[in-house]
Parts: sequence; C-alpha cells; structure tokens
Amino acid sequence: MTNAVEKTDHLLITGAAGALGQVLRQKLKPYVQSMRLSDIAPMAPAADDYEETVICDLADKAGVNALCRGMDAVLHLGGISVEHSFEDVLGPNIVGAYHIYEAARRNNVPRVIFASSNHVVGFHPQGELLQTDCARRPDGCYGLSKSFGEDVARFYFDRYGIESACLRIGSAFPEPKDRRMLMTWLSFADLAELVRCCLVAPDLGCTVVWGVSANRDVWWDNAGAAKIGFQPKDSSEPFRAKVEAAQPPLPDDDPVKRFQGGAFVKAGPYPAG
Ligand code: NAI
Ligand code: 15L
Repeated sequence: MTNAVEKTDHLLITGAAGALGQVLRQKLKPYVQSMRLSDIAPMAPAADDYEETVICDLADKAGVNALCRGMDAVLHLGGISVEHSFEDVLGPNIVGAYHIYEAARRNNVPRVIFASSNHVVGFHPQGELLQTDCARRPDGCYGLSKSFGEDVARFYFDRYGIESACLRIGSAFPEPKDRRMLMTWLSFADLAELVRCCLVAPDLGCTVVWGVSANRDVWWDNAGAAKIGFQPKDSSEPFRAKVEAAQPPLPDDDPVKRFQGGAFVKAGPYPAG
C-alpha cells in the first residue's frame, strides 16, 4: 500500500460525535469506502454497512489500538476542544494523541490527519503574518496539548515514516461569530476539501497547514496548503456587515484584540482537576 490514495478504503474518525465530526462524517462519505466512527460520547447509529460506530475513550490505550486495526488513515478530531485545566486535557488530548500515533504505528496505518488548532500560536500578535514554521506560542493548556500533538506527529514521521497533516484550524463554524473570526473563519466546505486533499496528497510528509478560508484579511501564510493542492473557496466577507453590526470594536489594549488566540489568551486559570 502506498501512502497516497485516490480513495481511502478505511478511515477512522475520532471525535465523530462532535461538531466537526458530524459534518465530516457526511462530507467525506464520497471519498472513502468505509468509516469507523469513534467518540467517548454517543453518536448517531451507523447509517449503512459502510459505517461502524465504536465508543472509546482516547485515554484507553488498548481501546485506541483496536480502533486503528485495519485502517488506512485516521482523522483525529477527538479531545477537549476549548480551554480547560491541564488535568482535563491530559487524558483526551495529550495521552490521546500519543495513543493514536502509537496505535497507527502498531497497525501500519500510514497517514494521520491531526486536528491541531490556531491556539498553538495564540500569543502571536494579531496582524502579524505567520508562516507554518513560526515559533509556537500556545495560549493555554489546550494550546499546549495541541502543540504536543504536533510534536508527536513530527516524531512518528521522523522515526517511523507515518505521514501527518497537522491542521491548525482557525474557527470552523457555520459562520463567523465575531470580528476575530472574520480573519480566522474556515467554512465547513473548505474544511472538508482540506481533509480530502490531505487524504489524497501523494507526498504528505509531515505538513502543517492553516485551516482557514480565503478571507479578506488573514494572519497565516498557507504555503503548506499549496503543497497539498488545497485552495479554499469561501470567504468571511459576506458576513462582515452582520458581524460588525452585532459587535462593537474592542479597545486596542484588550488581550482579546491584541493576540491571535482571542478570548483563549485570558481564559483560566482553572482549578486543578
Ligand atoms: P467538539 O468538542 O465538538 O468535538 C470533540 C469530540 O471529542 C467530542 O464529541 C467529544 O465527546 C470527543 N472527546 C472528548 N474527550 C474524549 C475522549 N477522552 N475520548 C474520546 N473522545 C473524546 O469539537 P469540534 O469543534 O468538533 O472540533 C474537532 C477537533 O478540531 C478538536 O480536536 C478541536 O480541538 C479541533 N479544532 C476545532 C476548531 C473549530 O473551530 N471547531 C478550531 C481548531 C481546532
Ligand atoms: C479552537 O481551537 C476551538 O476548538 C474552537 O471552538 C474555536 O474556539 C476556535 O479554536 C477559535 O479559535 O475560534
């Protein structure tokens, strides 16, 4: 089996019960033969013989190992998706990322698409144009956990040749919810196309890609996207008037306006566990 696939035979999606998991379960269907859908939370039941649902905690090493058995690629969306205490992110995000890559290695899964986040660079100032190889400046325990995940991806490529795309997703929602998201928004259609490109890219290597639509103003230079043939089509511009009418500009010295991570940079600290 080569790493590049025209149509992925068997795809594991973690975090399948979540917001993006539900979207991608539908949108990726034409590009895969079968999907194993997993989450710690209940999911919609398998729709046909090509879907399978498995409840699994990412902190359960044996369970995650079984999830990866027979898979050709993993789309790793599962975990805590907003700022929380270190104790809260430790199992799902940090231990979970390690379990996914270790299970990929043990089961000869050649490719993992890892849902990283813009919060690995959240303490860069807004307005600064970042390359994918910029210094990481995580903006909290959640960002730290995603930064660890990117390191695990790199290690498993360098050591074992498992290819990865680390998707530094901006804000993937039906529409941008605030002024910051006019810059960071990623439409669901562009997200699905980004994942499809990662599945079929002939030479993915270990690539970091900004998950962002073709917004008028962006903070991220997406060279990695060009490498895998991803060309976003949507833009936040049609939502600008609505967003700006709903939210007055923030003062310039508000950290939410100063830093790329927005509100995440002043979340917490949270009490331990
Ligand atoms: P979500 O919170 O809706 O979904 C995450 C899923 O992971 C949930 O269904 C949850 O039950 C599951 N999960 C949590 N702990 C688990 C555990 N211990 N074992 C197994 N499953 C567990 O998040 P969403 O928005 O769907 O995001 C998907 C991924 O993309 C997440 O990893 C998130 O960090 C990342 N991301 C999302 C962005 C967005 O704008 N939606 C932006 C940047 C990154
Ligand atoms: C994320 O990483 C979160 O998962 C998502 O809920 C949004 O808050 C997004 O970043 C963002 O920065 O807008």
